[in-house]
Amino acid sequence: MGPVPLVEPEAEGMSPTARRALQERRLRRLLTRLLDADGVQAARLRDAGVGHAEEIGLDDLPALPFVTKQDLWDHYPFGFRVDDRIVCVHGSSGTGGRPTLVPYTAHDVGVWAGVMARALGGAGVTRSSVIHNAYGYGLFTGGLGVHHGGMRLGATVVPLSGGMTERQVRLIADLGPDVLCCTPSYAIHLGEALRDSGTTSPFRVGVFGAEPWTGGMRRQIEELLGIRALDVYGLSEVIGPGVACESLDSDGMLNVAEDHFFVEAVDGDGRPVPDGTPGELVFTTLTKTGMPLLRYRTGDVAALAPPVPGGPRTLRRMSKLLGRRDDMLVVRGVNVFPTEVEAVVLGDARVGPHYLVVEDRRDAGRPELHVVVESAHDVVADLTAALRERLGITCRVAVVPAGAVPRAETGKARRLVRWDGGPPPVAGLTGPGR
Ligand code: DLL
Repeated sequence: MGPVPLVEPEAEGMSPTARRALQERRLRRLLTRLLDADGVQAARLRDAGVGHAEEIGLDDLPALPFVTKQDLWDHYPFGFRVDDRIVCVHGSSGTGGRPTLVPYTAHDVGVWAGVMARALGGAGVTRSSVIHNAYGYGLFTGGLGVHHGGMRLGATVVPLSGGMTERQVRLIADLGPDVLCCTPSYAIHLGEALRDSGTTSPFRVGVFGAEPWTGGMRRQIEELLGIRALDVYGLSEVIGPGVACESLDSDGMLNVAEDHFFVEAVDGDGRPVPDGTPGELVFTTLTKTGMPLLRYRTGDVAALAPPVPGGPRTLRRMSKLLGRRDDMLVVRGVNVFPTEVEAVVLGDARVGPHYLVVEDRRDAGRPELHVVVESAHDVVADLTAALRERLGITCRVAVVPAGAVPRAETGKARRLVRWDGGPPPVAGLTGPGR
C-alpha cells in the first residue's frame, strides 16, 4: 500500500508537543467562551472553583465537571447553546424517543467539513472519487456529515440517503461510484441487493459507522462488496461523524481528531484509565462555538492508544467501539456486550450477517439471552458451545430461515431487543415453555 496523503497535514501530522500546546490554548479559549456566556457550564465551573480560564491547563481537566446526556435532556432544547449565530440544527432521536438537539454555527459546520474531509481522504478518497452516500439525510448527522466532507475534499457526492434500495442499485450500476458511505448493516443489505440483481460492485472502499460492528462484520462486507471497509465514529453532541476515523494506514484503529475534540477514557467512577484499557470516552470540544461541551461523557466504551509509530498521522487513536456502558447486559451476574455475541455469530461461516440478540426478561429472576441467527444448517449446538466459551453463559440459539430477521433500510440497525412479555419479538423464536 502506498502512502495515504493527509488532507490537513498541518493538523493531522503536527508534532504531539506542538499539538498539546495548541490544545491547551484552545481549552483556555473554550473556558473563556463558556464563562463569558454565563450558562449552565459556567455555573458549574464556578462551583468547581474556576474563575479565570488562564488558571487552567490540560492537566487540570480531570478535576473539572462532566456533562452528561441527562444534562442535555434537562436543558432541552437549547440550554447548552452559547452563541446565537446558529445556521443549522442536528441531533439524534435517541433511546426512548427522547431527542437531543445540537445547534451549529457556520464555524462549527466548517470544522465538521474539515474532519470529515480528513476521514474520507484517509480512506483514499480523492477529488476524482464518486461517493455513494446512503447515510440518512435529516436531523441525523450521517448524511450531511459525509456530504460536507466529500464536497470539502472536492469529490462528487451522490446524496441517496437511506432506503429505496432498488433505486440505489440502479444508480450504482449507472454511475459506478468508487466509495460507499452508509451504516455497516445497510452495506450488507445493499451488497446482497447488488448480488441478487447481478450488478458487480464498483466500490473500492467504504466508510461505515453510526452503529456497532465487529471485525467479523467487516470481513463479510469486504467479501460481499470487494472493498476495504473502514470505520468512522462520531456523535451528534460532539459534531457528528468525523470525531474519529480509521485510515488505510491506521492499523485497524481510529485516528481521533484531537486538535478539535480532546479525548479522555475514564472508568465507572470517572477516573482516567491508562492507554490500552477500555474506558468510557469523554470529549471536550475545543473549537466548537454553537454548543461547546466540556468533558462530555459519551457512554461509549473504547481503549485509547498512541499514534502508529513512525506514521504520517500523529493523532492519538482509539480502538473500534467495544460497546456502550448502558448496552452492557448483565445476565445471571455475567457482563455481556452485544458486540461479543456478534464476534461469535459472524465467526461461523454457515450463519448469515443478520442476527438479533433478545434479552428475555419475562421472568425477572431467570433472565435468558436468545441469539437468533439465519442459517440453512443446524448450527445450534456449535454456536451454543462457542457462545458459552466466549461469554461464560449459556445462550438459547434459535435458527430462522434467511430473511426472517428484520432489516433496517433506514437508520440504525436494531440488533438488541428486550422481551418483557407478550409475543416474541421475532417470528420463529419460541423459547422455553413458560
Ligand atoms: O451516529 C454519527 C455518525 C454518523 C457516526 C455516521 C458515524 C457515521 P448519533 O446519531 O448521535 O451520531 O449516535 C451516536 O452512535 O455514541 C455510538 O454509540 C454510536 N456510534 C457512532 N459511530 C459508531 C461506530 C452518529 N463507528 C452514537 N461504531 C455513538 C460503533 C458508533 N458505534
